[in-house]
Amino acid sequence: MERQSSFEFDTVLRNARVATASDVFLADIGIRDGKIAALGANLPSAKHEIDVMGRVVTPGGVDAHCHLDEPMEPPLRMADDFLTGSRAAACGGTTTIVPFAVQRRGTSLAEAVKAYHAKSEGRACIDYAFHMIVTDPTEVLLKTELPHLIENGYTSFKIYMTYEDLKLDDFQILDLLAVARQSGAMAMVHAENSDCIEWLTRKLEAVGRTAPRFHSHARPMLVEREATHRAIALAELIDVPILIVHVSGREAVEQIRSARGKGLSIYAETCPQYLFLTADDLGIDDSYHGARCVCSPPPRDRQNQEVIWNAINEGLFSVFSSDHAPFRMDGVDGKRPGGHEQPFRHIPNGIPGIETRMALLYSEGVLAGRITLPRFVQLTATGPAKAYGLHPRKGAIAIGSDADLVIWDERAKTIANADLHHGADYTPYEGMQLKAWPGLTMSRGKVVWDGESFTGESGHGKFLRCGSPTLGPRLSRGAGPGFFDEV
Ligand code: DUC
Ligand code: ZN
Ligand code: ZN
Repeated sequence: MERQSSFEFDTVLRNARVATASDVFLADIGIRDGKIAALGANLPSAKHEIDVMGRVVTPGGVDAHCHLDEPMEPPLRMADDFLTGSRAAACGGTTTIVPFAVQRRGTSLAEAVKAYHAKSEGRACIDYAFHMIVTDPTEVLLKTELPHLIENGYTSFKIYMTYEDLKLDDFQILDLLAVARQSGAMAMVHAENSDCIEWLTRKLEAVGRTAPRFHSHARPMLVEREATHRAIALAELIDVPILIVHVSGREAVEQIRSARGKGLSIYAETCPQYLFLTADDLGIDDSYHGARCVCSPPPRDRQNQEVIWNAINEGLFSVFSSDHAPFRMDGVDGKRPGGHEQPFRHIPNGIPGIETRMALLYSEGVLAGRITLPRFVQLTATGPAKAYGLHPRKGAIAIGSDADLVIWDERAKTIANADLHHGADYTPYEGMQLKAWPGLTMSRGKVVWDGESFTGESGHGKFLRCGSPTLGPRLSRGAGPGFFDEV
């Protein structure tokens, strides 16, 4: 197509301190038609010039684990749909989101995907892809439906080992992992032992221990450790990589580290709640205030936060996601279902975090000297883009990549829910003092956050078909034969 403009670029960011997952270097970034067209010194002038004067520029964030507008049993309702969720993401420096199309038992997965398209079409402010959640792996789903969806750009699905309406047994998980192996998809695993949780919950209920804080007593690290170990064993049996999501502390970390030590391709994700919250945030007494931090797995303690920081530094994690699952504290549709305080069993699980994810890690990770800038980029953008087949279009500052960028403002910022753009009525991080916040977010060359206001629009976001994961080898061991080949 012939260009009308006499300028070579639509926008040039001058004098950027460009951070990628491997390097930090000074360059101008030339943007044309929504893509990065040049990186270099003294690029020719553009229609729009932004002198960033040595400020850090990173790839826009890829939040590869967030829940938006999922079907809920009334009166429950998630506080964010595609518009409010993606708007909040953009204002927090995220330019790609990957939420979940959830299969309801007794219905097809393709129907779930179609329904989710209807919810997102024309509403998202930034680009988005879908993971799927498989809850009913019938013969038809395994043989036809799932492979067909994977071929068509839905290349990842989540497997739950807990939650009554979502969980799968080991036989079903093996079936799904075999499909993942055959079609090169990425299976994400929510690893908690369901029966242990149910048993502990009943014991706690029997003695009246139903306040929010007992949620964490019903889900100790042991239940996560056991399920993580089992998920790894199932993946080893099939010889397929898996990604363990929302790893919360030492016991799961040890399982993953040991599996990787054996050469298995076990990937892992962690989330801000395991670095910045503890079980005390669910309450130190029986007050209902702690309901705001009820999520699963629950946050642990300070020692386990350190374990997660160390595991981040050792490269154990490929992905840092928000696991944004927003519910309101007030009203009838959120953390007080029906308008009443509930025993912890009935408190909807999840916390809002789509807008705070990037700044929390930049401030408390990079600027506090705990992690390097390339590690930050790897965790928040490049790793997730590779894990779910979106790289190098997303998660990279490279020629030909989408011009999804964040210019960082290194200045004091106190987190206040009043300043956030999500639909929830609280943030678990209220009052936390940060040292940075995104000063500008660009999605395909368009400014969607200018440091003060949301400047994007609903409908700008495009659906992305995912390719195969490119984090590592397609087989877990890399060299066969595994058990799978012997049967
Ligand atoms: N845990 C999940 O597994 N999903 C959503 C929210 C949560 O807390
Ligand atoms: Zn989960
Ligand atoms: Zn989740």
